[in-house]
Amino acid sequence: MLTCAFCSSLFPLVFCTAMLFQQMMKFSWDNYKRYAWGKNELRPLTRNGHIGNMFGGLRGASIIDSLDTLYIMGLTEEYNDAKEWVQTSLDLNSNGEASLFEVNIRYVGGLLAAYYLTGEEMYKNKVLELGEKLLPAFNTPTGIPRGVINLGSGTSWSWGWASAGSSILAEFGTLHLEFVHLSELSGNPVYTEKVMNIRKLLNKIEKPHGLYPNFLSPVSGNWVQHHVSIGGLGDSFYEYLIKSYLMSDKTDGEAKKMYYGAMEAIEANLVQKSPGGLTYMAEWRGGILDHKMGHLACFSGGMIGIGADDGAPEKRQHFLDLAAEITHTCHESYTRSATKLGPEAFRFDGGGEATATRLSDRYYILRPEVIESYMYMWRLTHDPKYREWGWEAVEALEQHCRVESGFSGIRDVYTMTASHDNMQQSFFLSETLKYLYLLFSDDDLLPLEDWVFNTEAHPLPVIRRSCAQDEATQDKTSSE
Ligand code: DMJ
Repeated sequence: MLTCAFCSSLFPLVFCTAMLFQQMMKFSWDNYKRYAWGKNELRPLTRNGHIGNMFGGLRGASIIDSLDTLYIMGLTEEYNDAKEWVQTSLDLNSNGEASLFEVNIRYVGGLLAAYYLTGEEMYKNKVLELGEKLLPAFNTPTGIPRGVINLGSGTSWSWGWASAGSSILAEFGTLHLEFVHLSELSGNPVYTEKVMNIRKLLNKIEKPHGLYPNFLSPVSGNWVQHHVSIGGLGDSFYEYLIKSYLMSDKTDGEAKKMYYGAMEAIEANLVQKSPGGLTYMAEWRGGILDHKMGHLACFSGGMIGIGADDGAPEKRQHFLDLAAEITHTCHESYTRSATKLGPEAFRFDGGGEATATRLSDRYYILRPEVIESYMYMWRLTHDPKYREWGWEAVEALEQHCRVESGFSGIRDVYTMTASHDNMQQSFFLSETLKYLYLLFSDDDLLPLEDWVFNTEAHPLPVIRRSCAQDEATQDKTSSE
């Protein structure tokens, strides 16, 4: 029997780890509650709250992102405090400039998951109220939303840093799961129509080598420049293709086709093997490869894993192997650092492999992607190495990121003298700790056949149509 390295108890490892992750969650939550209640994130060194400008005046991002994690971990008192705050203090009448993407994945995703897990109508009412406020972002000549929206006036515009007023693939391509559920819950097809329109445009448009570049004009519907990445700016678009298919109970054939088509292009153009034998995803700039992989791109091990089973029969094992190889490379990016945490980006040129060569890439901000892939790969293979790797990450988080009043990111994973960034990101509560908990739980906790996780790790149920509903839809379609 494996025993817990932390408490040296004789409990089987799963019980011990469950308690440990509850304790980590409770510690993060209690400090947030004590020093930053109602703000978006906790600043654990200065012991105050951070609001930032991503959520357009919405508050409590850490509360919304924590609801489902607290609930599934059985932290009842803490969950009830979170629920009460949503009920009494979540004010959706804000008038600020919000990232459509961030509000969708954290607030819409968090409230939807809370509703589906608990059945509390209050979450449903809140999320439908919020969903309506996001609709004006789609009022563009193509229906491709812009990145920023004023939640009060509905005015929207593109990020100043995005070239030529373009919209970002990973932003407008990461709405599908939540918007389909908004239509399910409201009975209003408008949400599904908006995201299906994005899908149609992307399906139709000419793609360089079959690849999807990161920037698209919401006015002309053309690509703005040819930078392709499975990491930042592109990542969750690919994730939402396969998850849309899985969430539709495997009926969304268009999503399936687009996902496997994208995978083929990615394999042909981006997947590389280093001289040392590590498989990685390079970035593509108009045909020139940049041999760099971001921490964000490490989600792709899990994504390729969950997509393996529905690939062409002769490719299934290949996809599973590829998923394992990518996850192995991401683990290497952790083991090759002094802290055993991975850098924001690592490279495969300039002599090194799976290490950051630039000072500016050495930080770790409590991101989940590597642990996320461990969780999926564990569920798919039950190879114990994924739990061992998860455990290494826990020890590193405890040693380098735990501070007196919460968890903090660090500025340099290659030095043992920690310099903390003073930020407990809300995705640490929604993703990193939840994926760790699931990695050590039984497979019947949120089984992958019944739930898909949005890109912020909020679980959404697979939508199963009853035969009666199917017949009704068919009758309707044939009479049109
Ligand atoms: C999260 O908000 C989501 O996982 C998003 O898809 C990417 N960035 C962070 C975590 O790193």
